[in-house]
Amino acid sequence: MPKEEMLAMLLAGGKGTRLGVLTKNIAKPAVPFGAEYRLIDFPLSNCTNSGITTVGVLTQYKPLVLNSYIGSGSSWDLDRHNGGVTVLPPYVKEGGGSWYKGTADAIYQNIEFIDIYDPEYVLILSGDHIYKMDYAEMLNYHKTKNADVSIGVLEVPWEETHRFGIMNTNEDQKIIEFQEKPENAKNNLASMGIYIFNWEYLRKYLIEEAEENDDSAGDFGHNIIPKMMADNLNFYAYTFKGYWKDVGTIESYWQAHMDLLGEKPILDLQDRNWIIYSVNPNRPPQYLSEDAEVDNSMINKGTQIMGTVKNSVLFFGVKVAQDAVVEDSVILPNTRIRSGAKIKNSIVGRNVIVEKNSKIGLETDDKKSNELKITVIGDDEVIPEASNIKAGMVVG
Ligand code: ADQ
Ligand code: ADP
Repeated sequence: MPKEEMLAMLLAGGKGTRLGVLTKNIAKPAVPFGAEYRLIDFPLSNCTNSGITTVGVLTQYKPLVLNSYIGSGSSWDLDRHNGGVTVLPPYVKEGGGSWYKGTADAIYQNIEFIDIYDPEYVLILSGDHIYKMDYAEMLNYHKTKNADVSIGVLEVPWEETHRFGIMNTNEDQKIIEFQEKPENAKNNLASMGIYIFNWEYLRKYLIEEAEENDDSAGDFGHNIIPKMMADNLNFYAYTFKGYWKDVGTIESYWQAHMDLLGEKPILDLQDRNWIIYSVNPNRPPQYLSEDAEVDNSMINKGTQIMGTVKNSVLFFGVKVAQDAVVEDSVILPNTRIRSGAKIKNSIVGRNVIVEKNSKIGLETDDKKSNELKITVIGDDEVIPEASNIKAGMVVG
């Protein structure tokens, strides 16, 4: 195999429990996003657009849909004789084998795969982030700083700091302190979970951690990064300026969809300079009846709209019958919304049937709180006629 300067390892094996019913049947990176895509389309397309041609995808939890979706990788121009995309589930090796304990353990168990390409640098990515990023720029930064490790960072709202790795940097962007998901953060500069490591060092630390620490969670944020920091390796923060969202929670997943709407959306998918690719099966054109009323929405092919759709994102195969109203919502593939049904501030899963005159997310029992509560309907559910599913409820 020809030597690669940098290859990417994409972590796609987490359980994604916080997305609840949306990840009941599929791995989080396979969750549909943005009318047309799945979450994993974003990091895979970023790799292609950044000139990275070798990508390992680490799968484990509910991998079937994800594996078949990735296929040969041709959709992202990653079907190659050398490199391309390789799906890497845990496998039994000489001397045993085991599930990936955590993110770093997943990389540890694939050292042989990485060694084939003998890279100088390894880029670690997550399968559940929505963003457009040029990793080549980050690599330039890494080289300029003479870093051992570079971490992609941005500022997050203070109330969300407990979800992230939080750090302090000096005026040269050198990271002087790192804490994984602190309860009381002293700063709001967060890790995006995107790392460039000099492979020689990472390799050494992964082996040490696995061989010397039996109780290790095998996690980058909890184990490997703190250990490297303690050994005074050169850590630098690469500040990302664009849009980025970790869509690991229901609220952030819904919000990221709302960020797609508008004539000048916060997250622009029309950008021809940074195409987000997806597997695109043949689907019939969209049909709008004479009664259809559609405002500020993103609606994919294969949909039939006879009712009203406002500020919403509809995936392929969705049908909105006459007098049905969908507002501020995300409707996943092949869901049917029958006449007179009304849906607001909701995420409705795949293959759901919302029977006539049902209400979803319209009313609340908690009149005092004006906090937005997203209602979620899991895949394959049937919502009986004239049901009233209150705001914030989860069905499935
Ligand atoms: P988390 O978002 O909590 O924190 P984590 O659970 O470590 O991330 O998962 C990261 C990625 O790895 C996800 O795509 C997940 O699917 C995958 N993954 C998890 N466990 C895995 C396993 N055992 N095998 C294979 N893949 C696995 C991380 C960092 C924080 C940072 C946030 C940014 O630890 O410091 O702030 O990402 O989102
Ligand atoms: P969440 O959205 O719940 O944070 P993540 O994708 O971050 O979901 O992963 C949740 C947790 O599940 C992580 O701590 C991860 O290490 C763990 N995990 C990942 N894969 C498995 C598995 N196959 N079996 C058990 N736990 C797993």
